[in-house]
Amino acid sequence: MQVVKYVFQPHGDERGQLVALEEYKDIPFRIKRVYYMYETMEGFVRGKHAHKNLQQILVCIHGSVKIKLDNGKGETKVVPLEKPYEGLYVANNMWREMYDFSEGAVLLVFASELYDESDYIRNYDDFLEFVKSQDDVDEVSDE
Ligand code: T46
Repeated sequence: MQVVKYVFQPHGDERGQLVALEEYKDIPFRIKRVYYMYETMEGFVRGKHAHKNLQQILVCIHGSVKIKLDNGKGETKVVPLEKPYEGLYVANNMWREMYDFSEGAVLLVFASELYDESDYIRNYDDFLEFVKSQDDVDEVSDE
């Protein structure tokens, strides 16, 4: 299972650091939405869903967090995010969980689509079905 982590270019000088992100250049899609989460309470797990279409890049701009990705085919990966110049690509068809937020952690997300509740797959069995149906489509188009 491939995990794509971006290392962005910090523009540092004696004043400090600055990271600039542009769509199609640093972020591999058109950015239609940006959101962020902060003051996440200790012990809580966020996410626990996948998406039908949405692509995202997650950047922990302050503190640290762990992201667990599950491809629905028996493979999982835990990716720590702890640097403000690192971004994790999360494809639509990945079940994601965000946990172990450090105190003061801020998780910034660049999203390829506007918010749409009907794009969420919140039931794990439905997610496994979705992954399977995508594989079936791939097999048909390979023939
Ligand atoms: C994802 C992970 C990484 C909105 O109104 N607009 C928005 O753009 C978003 C993202 C959320 N909301 C509302 C919907 C809920 O009432 O904010 C509330 C919390 O959202 P949710 O429980 O979906 O948050 P997370 O942290 O579980 O998941 C979020 C994203 O929703 C999701 O797409 O991939 O972060």
